[in-house]
Amino acid sequence: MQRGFFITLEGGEGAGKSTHLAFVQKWLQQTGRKVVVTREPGGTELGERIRELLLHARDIDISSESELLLMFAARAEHLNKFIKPALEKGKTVLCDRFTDATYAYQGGGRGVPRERIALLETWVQGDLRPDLTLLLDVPVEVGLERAGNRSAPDRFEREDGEFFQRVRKAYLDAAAREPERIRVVDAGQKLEQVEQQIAKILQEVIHARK
Ligand code: T5A
Repeated sequence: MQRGFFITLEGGEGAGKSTHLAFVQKWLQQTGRKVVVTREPGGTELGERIRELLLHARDIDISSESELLLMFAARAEHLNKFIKPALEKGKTVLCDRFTDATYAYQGGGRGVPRERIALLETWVQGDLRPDLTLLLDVPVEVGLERAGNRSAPDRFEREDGEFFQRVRKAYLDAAAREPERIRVVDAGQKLEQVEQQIAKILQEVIHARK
């Protein structure tokens, strides 16, 4: 059986990942695929507990290194218990954030050296990488305003604008390095226009994979 298709959605705060995840899921299901949706950090019982710590711990100071290791601890669990088994069954896995977020937030945002992240990536993932990454790109101010309108800020959302400029730059640099896999979507446009861009990319990529 052919391994399932592994798709990730990435972008800064409030870029519209959760909003467009449902659109992507529906689009893929209409092509007859079995699609499972998940997220990082999270996706397993342990992963969700780590997520809670990383996003909402107010009373402990978490160093950049510990943050990085916790992200990969959650990821190791997620890969072994959820992502790999689903891919092996031929399912399409649609994941809200994955390792590109680590390069963007812990690398770009916090300044952890890329090589250190790459080491963990290889250790935890082997050669498994997403087949397609939709990078929803939006100016930092727009994303933060959208996210802020919706809920109280989490541990990351309390960072300043410069942190998020570095995150955005790290994402765009990654897309420039890997244009085949990481496809940039202008997420500053109206919802329908963002959906049209996503549908066009999915059409192209699915067609090429046949
Ligand atoms: N993290 C994660 C790391 O630091 N390292 C890692 O390795 C990983 C995996 C996770 C946090 O963890 C960090 C990054 C994150 O800070 P999260 O909840 O997954 O947190 O990510 P957030 O970015 O915080 O998620 P948000 O829900 O805030 O953003 P979304 O999902 O991108 O945005 P969404 O879809 O909820 O949209 C926000 C609002 O904007 C509106 C929506 O309706 C919604 O109200 N909207 C639009 N409005 C107008 N026009 C459009 N085109 C719109 N698109 C969305």
